[in-house]
Amino acid sequence: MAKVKVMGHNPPDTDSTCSPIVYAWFLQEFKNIEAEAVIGGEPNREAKFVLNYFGASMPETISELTAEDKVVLLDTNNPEELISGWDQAEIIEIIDHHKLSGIKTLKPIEVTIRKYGSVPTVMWEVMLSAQDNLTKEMAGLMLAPIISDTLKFTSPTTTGMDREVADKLAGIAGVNIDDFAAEMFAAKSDLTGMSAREILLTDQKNFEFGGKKYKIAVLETTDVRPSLAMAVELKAEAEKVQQEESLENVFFLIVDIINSEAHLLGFNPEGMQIAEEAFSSSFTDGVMRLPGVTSRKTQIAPMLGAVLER
Ligand SMILES: [Mn+2]
Repeated sequence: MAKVKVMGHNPPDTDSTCSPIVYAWFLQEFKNIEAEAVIGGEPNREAKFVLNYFGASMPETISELTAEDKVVLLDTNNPEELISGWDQAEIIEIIDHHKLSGIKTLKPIEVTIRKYGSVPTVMWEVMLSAQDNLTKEMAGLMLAPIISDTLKFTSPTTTGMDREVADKLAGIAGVNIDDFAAEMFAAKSDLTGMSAREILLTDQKNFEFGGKKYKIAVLETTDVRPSLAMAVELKAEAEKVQQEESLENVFFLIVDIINSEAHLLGFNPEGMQIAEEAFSSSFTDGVMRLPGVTSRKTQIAPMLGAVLER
């Protein structure tokens, strides 16, 4: 029988790359279920750094799911973020920390969605029987997404449980959280050789507001200057992507991890007006500075959505 495929959202970030590896291991070792982690696209630089750091192999890339596939979804329950064929496959379980987004299934399935900062914090509670048996590698692959998603516990999405679980995992993995986080964020912030398009689409999600489709892309970085300097190229790429994907608009925010603030780039008058209303703020030289804003999930998408759903 084919192995159960464990996968996250596309494009894959650190959570959607690492958590499936751990959960596939858990299913094999503790549930006797043949499973493998897969990804639907190329992981970002931070995720690659983490795999390398813990000596984990890159999950196999697949471009399509079929009716033959049994799938565990991690870090998403949003059809917009899944590879094609997801609706043919049999989804058998979902573990997530995002809002409900409308997947329907034919049969009852296991669903564990908790309002934690990252999927491994949810998995920690699901994987009770494995807590005392985590290898260094698996603990590290669970720690990294918590650090990444919570921006080392500074994002408003962070919970006490994220900190508690991260501390335990760091102990097992033999990792100093501050040092490791600094290395992860440096890898994430390295834009060397990346085109404006790659920078724009590294971390992007589509949303439907008021019956229309919008893209909200973010770039998390320890140094906002190189990407801010590319505003003109980024705007040109955003216009192309808007056309290609028939989007109503594209929003792009450069998130400063160090100072916990976002810089929203103004690409067009419509988008800028929406942003001004959503955040009760204004643009200076084409950029809106949003102190304290780091989370697309809780601080950016809901604010834009509130204006666009009116
Ligand atoms: Mn996540």
